[in-house]
Amino acid sequence: TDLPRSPPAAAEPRHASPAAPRRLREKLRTAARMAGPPAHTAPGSRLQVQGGERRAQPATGAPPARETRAPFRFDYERFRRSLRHPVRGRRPGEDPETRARRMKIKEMMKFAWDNYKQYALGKNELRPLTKNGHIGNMFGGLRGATVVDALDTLYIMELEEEFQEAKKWVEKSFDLNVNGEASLFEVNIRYIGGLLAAYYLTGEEVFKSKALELGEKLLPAFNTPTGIPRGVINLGRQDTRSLFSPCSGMSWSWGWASAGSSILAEFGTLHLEFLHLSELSGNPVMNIRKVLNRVEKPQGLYPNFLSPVTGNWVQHHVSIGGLGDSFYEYLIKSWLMSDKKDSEAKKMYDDALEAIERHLVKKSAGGLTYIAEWRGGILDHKMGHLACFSGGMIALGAEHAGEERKQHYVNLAAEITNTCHESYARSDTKLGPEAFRFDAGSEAMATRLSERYYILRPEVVESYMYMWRLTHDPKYRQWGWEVVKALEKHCRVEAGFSGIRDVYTTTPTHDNMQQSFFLAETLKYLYLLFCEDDVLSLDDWVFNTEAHPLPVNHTNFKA
Ligand code: DMJ
Repeated sequence: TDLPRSPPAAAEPRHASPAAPRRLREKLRTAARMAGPPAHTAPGSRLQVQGGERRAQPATGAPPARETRAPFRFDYERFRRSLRHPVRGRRPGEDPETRARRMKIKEMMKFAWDNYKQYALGKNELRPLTKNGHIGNMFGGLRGATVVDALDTLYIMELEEEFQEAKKWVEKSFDLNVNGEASLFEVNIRYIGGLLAAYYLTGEEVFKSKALELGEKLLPAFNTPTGIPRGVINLGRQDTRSLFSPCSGMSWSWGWASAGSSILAEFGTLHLEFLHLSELSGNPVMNIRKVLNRVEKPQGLYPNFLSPVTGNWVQHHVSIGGLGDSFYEYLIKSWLMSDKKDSEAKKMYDDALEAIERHLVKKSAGGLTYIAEWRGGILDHKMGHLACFSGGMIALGAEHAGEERKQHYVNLAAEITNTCHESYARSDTKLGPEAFRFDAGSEAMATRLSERYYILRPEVVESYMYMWRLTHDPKYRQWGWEVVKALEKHCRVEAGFSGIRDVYTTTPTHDNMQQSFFLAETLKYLYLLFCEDDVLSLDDWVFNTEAHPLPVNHTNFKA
């Protein structure tokens, strides 16, 4: 059933924010000192990120920071007043079919949540066939990835009871005192992003304090000669290092990444969340983007692997899909989140997109536009499902491209989104494969057995949502509805939703995983596709790469 409509933003619950924890303030201040003199001094002013030119040193041995400012307090009330639209929209008259479709997606979310809660609460993800939980090895001992990823979707869908269940789990059971190897990227986009979004949407203090506490545990990953973090970090307490946990706070590169390199899409996908940690704690963080801006780029392209020691590229593999994807996304979103003030990010985005278009964008014999991958100058005519976010990204940037370029980018975004839709339409299940190719006579289809699976990924419906908001062409809602029907038919099982192993058979086997991003992203973007534009308006919010909404800085949060 549909819940009562939300009141306008001004009437929604507000909660005062006490001062940020002193320990984090001091640590972030130390990090800021390492990066150079702060660009701000006024208490409570918008924090500026610092240049990453200086060599970052381990914090140990640094003189204690002197408290010279008044205790920082983030003003949540003032932030809420700065929003231009109520977060859950005003819902003017809409047609019954749109509403019914939205309600169907809400029912799917409730089903996904209820089954996770019943069989896997406290584990990271649900195994819907075996009806148990999955922990995985990406989150360094943290639990409840689905809870944290689902919070804002439950809230936006007005699943109030379920939101309270999730909140209660965070309050009572979400333990940050863990010791294990975590992906810095995954913890950042899912946990930090999810907690920040839940805080900004509701003002509930618990989400902010957990985000700040967890953010602090990630800081040691930035202690490299360039400030570019490594991919894996141990989340154990640093003060227990010698006793129980020899690796606590240490970081290292993925074993599979060439020559100890860091991954573009990983270190390039921290900026939005860390700016907000900075905003909420009152302290600046280091801006690793400066290193990337300075280093020479082959043909203007950004390779996927960079040494955190030398700041040089390690290998010339360029991809707008896996390993590269969200780096580009965070450039345009950094600019939008800064209320269009971060012109460095915008220029880097514009230049990167131009190079991508010049070198990677191709048209197939059948007239489909796609983005190939690049290996030292040789093109691989393959597009991953992950790369399908780019239709939405280019749509988002198109509006701000200047009159003469705008239509060009709207067309490019529409063509790429159409190609990704074709990868779905050409399968038997009407769901798309993990990767599809444009070679050996193939068009928008997987040609390898290992690329035929679908794991409930969001990128294609993400692009439908942005294209809908940009153009209001009804075909995007139609395409989104086709995905809903296919998910119901092929991925819904008795106890949740599962990925499938082969999109080219109408009787696919299931992979027994309900990914947390299905609740964070896939269902959220589908729901928003059938909402009015003022629900999580793009005037007020940018979505992190896990679809967690973070607010645009309209006011510099000044009184
Ligand atoms: C999500 O965790 C994020 O969207 C990330 O950027 C890429 N992979 C998954 C979804 O496919």
